[in-house]
Amino acid sequence: MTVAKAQSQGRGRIVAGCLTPHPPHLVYADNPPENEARAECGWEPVRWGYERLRHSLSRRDYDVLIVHSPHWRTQVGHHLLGVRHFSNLSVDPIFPNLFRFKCDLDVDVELAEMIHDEAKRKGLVTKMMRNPEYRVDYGTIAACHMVNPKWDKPIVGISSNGSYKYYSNDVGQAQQRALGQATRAAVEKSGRRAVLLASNSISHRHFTREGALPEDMSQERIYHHGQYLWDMHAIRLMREGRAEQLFDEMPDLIDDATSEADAGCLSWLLSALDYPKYPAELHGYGTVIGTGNAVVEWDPDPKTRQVTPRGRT
Ligand code: 2X7
Ligand code: FE2
Repeated sequence: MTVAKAQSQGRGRIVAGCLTPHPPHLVYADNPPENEARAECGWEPVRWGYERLRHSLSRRDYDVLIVHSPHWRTQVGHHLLGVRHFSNLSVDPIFPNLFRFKCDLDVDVELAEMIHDEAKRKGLVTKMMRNPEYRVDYGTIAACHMVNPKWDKPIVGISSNGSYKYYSNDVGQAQQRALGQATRAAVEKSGRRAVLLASNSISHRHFTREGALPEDMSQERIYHHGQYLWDMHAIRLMREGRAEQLFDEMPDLIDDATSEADAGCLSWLLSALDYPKYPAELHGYGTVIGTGNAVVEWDPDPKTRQVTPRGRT
């Protein structure tokens, strides 16, 4: 649908915002035809979480996935995919044995340009990425694949600006706050029904040696108790509708749990959702090579929101 037609229907909104971690192991263990490597099993608690998320999203219609990925790192500015179609092989540079994925994806360039323009208006440095030979990173592909393995929706890809590391956590947070606001404004103006994906793990201290069989789950566990405590704390804040507190504590989470949230994805998502005071649904949690990975969904619409009541966890 064109922007003009969708705008005329005045329906632009965020249908759901999701935390969708991207370890390539999840795609490997799922054995989709697009991936070369084959697995016996593995990381089911997280993959079951993705099944639940897909089922939940299937209750609502949406036009586009907007994904913010740590593994498209840009040091100068926030970049957006600006090419209509990519068809190539995406290989994980760290785990080429697990992830060699034939990628064939459509990009909603119109919406990407609208986010670009809104972000620029807010004073952020932005750039449309127009290189047709570009290999889309595995953080983008794995998150999108686990959410929509049919690949029947276009995506918008947003890079991870390196400001948390290059300047400071506070600079990173300020930038992602502005980028989230810009994303929300652009979605509303565009008329698109968008699902937002923050493609990062929570705690991120990982193993440094791979076992002989990557999917040998007898080797899979959290690395450090402090990391686990941070994962549980972050999940609790999400489930209790305390997104603003989570945003404010992000610098501590990043420093104490070596968190991949230093890519800004989760902060961008919380800002775009306007810091939900309503509870998120936790679809699944598990470790992948020791990192903490939660699949979480916020549904802004109380009419469709389904949240499992919390017990004592
Ligand atoms: O990129 C990743 C990650 N974030 C977590 C775990 C394993 C591999 O790759
Ligand atoms: Fe990662």
